[in-house]
Amino acid sequence: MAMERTYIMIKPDGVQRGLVGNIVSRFETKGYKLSAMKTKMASKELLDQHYKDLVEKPFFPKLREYMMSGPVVCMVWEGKEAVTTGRKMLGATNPLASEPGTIRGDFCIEVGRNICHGSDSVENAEREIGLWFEEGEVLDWESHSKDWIYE
Ligand code: YYY
Ligand code: MG
Repeated sequence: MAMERTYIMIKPDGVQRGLVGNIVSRFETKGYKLSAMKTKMASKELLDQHYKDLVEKPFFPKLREYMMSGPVVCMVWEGKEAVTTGRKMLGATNPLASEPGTIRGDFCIEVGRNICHGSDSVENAEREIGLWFEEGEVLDWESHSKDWIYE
């Protein structure tokens, strides 16, 4: 079975609004395995790398300012199809287009305050994990629930 890792980040609005526990709980109760988690103040340089494909966009200066406005929660979740399923759990980029039941669909309204990030491909997930986490911070451990989650 192909296990994937995805980089999920709760943005400063999600932290300020007290949504960390709810978001963590959704990934945990889904059955994904928490491989790493920490709070962090994002730097300009880190955000330029993280959003390297967006730095020329007109909205980027505001996005970067928002992402530096308070702590973020950085996480690595692991499991079967964690990248695509993680994106589905987040909902559409524009929260007004996100289905109810998704994180963005349930908790936010504007694209510039969409409370969470999720990697969009396995390749980008590995790149983002390498950017946000140091060597040794991402753990490889065996969940005692694994045989109850996977056939
Ligand atoms: O991957 P995802 O976060 O769903 O969207 P991206 O297209 O990668 O954009 C990253 C981030 O940029 C988005 O979550 C909000 C912000 N953004 C914005 O503020 N205004 C836009 N028109 C598009 C994106
Ligand atoms: Mg993206």
